[in-house]
Amino acid sequence: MSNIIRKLLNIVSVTIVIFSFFSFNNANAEKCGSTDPIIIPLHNWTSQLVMSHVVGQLFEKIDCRVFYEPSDVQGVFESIRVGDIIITVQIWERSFSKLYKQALSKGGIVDAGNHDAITREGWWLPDFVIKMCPGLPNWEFLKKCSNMFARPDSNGKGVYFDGPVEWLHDTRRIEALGMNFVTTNVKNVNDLWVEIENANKAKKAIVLFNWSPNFTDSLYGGQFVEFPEFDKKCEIDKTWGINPNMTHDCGDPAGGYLKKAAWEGMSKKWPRAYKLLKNINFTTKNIGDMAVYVDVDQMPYAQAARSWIIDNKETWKPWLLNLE
Ligand code: TMO
Repeated sequence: MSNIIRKLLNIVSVTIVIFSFFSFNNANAEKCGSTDPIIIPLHNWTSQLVMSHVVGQLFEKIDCRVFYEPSDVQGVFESIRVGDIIITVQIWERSFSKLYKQALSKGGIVDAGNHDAITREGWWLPDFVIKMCPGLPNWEFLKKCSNMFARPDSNGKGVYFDGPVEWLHDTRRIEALGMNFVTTNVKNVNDLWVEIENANKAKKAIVLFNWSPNFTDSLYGGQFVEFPEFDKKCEIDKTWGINPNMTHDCGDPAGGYLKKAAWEGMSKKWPRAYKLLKNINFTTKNIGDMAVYVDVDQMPYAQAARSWIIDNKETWKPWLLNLE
């Protein structure tokens, strides 16, 4: 073959590739409703990151484009309301319902339904710690055994490892229940898992903020600390509960919802993706598994999502039916 013919052939094949790429994209756009990407927020805990990629990859299966945007979890509902971000797939009742309700009342954001998974968040003990102090996970025994939870820099007080400060957790409970504990906020969420692993290796007691579903469910067993049962009055009425002078003398609610929501304009702009979002419904096991791919198997988030999709076809295939 002469050089000129080879060059011509190259140009032709490159042109075909470019042409088919664009026409392919146009066909896709028609099916999806818009060529604009559906913007999906990324927060800082594993199951949210993997689930967001799973949902994004399912959107791509129905010919929509997606864009992942790192996002501050406190500001995400406001961004959705104004259409800067299009969906969110993990609204945890305990952490985010206040902000979510405020956004709903202002308008621009719509509820896209609940997952089957029931959520819980709060003070948590792995099984190996529960065995160290008989009576755990009852809080009165945690209080009694506080010295087991001390660290070199805590002046003999027990240490409660809490999430990053930007999660805005209330720490009044320690004082309200007269517990000899101090709070240490981790910098990165992953530090929580490093602390459990270190404690497990050293057979040292640890109590930390955790949630379920999470990868720890299958790796460490574990239970949430049983504080006096949550009551709405506990957070606003000082006289309620065992401490007559302080609010927050109770635990976190035992079960909460996990919701999805979307920008109000989504159903018009990307109608099939909106229906798919409404169909999407993860169980506790689905969500724990998503975190295991990353926090145990060390996969990157997008790859973890691909693995989850390959391993769980029977779960998501029905969600893609009847999108018209
Ligand atoms: C909302 N979170 C799972 C981090 O507690």
